[in-house]
Amino acid sequence: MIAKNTRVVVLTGAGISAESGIRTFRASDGLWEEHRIEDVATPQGWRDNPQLVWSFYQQRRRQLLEVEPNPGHIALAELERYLDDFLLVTQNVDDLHERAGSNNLIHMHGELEKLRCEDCGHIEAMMDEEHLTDVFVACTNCGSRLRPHIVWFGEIPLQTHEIENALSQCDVFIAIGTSGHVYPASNYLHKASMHGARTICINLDPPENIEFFNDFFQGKSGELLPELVEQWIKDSTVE
Ligand code: BV8
Ligand code: ZN
Repeated sequence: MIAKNTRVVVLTGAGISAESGIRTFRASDGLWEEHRIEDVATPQGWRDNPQLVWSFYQQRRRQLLEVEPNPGHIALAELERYLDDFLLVTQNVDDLHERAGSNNLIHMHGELEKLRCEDCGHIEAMMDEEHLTDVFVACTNCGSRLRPHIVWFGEIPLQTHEIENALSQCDVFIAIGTSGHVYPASNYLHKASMHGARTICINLDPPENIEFFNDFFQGKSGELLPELVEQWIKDSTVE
């Protein structure tokens, strides 16, 4: 299924971080339950009530200091080290893939660690104690108030050209821990299969677009991924 020279693109969603203790979006205890999406994850919400949005993100930024990568994140970093051509695209805004050792990584929805200036465009990772309170943080470049470096609904995801370019050339596309609910990430499966890629889904429940996958492994990514990666590496080294 996967040899050393197989070109692989992986797309992850909130499900891969669930076993690290980070809540997913659409589970019953999902993040959005306490807040309407429009109030905390849209530019309009930020304009209408910046303090509410800032506190929502500060709470999630502080949580980053308490969580660790799980075996699913670690298995993906091992797969990357083994393969010649690997790209990890994540919808997640946590830093668990980096901390597990992933390198060729695109955060298409932004990163919790980083803050962005709406005036001068300065982007900086700011995770010291004084950057994690409910008080706004000033831009170190121009002094303006910083916003979360997060792609909200209605905003354009990051590095979409780079992602679509990789999808048009990959041999295998693997979607892990995503409900297939949010566009354009939900469309990446079709872009990959349109170019003849084999499509694999690893998920706790069947996602919305399940019928378009060639293979579906149902279960927790923290349990399935280490076994699958070990099997793929073993199978391809005996050939
Ligand atoms: C754009 C940052 C144009 C915020 C996020 C009507 C119809 C269709 C589309 C639209 C529409 N109206 C508007 C749109 C577009 C909109 C959209 O898709 N809306 C949805 C709600 C319908 N999209 C946008 O606005 C995007 N921008 O379209 O711009 C454009 C497009 C292309 C090119 C140029 C321009 C911007 C979307 C970005 C929004 N920001 N995140 C933040 O994080 O605070 S999205 C947010 O949802 C997170 O990033 C999250 O990752 C993402 C998707 O959710 P999932 O990751 O899938 O998480 P979820 O909880 O849904 O599912 C978890 C899954 O894991 C489940 O299936 C579960 O079974 C599984 N699981 C759980 N535990 C485990 C597990 N699996 C394995 N192991 C486990 N242990
Ligand atoms: Zn600035």
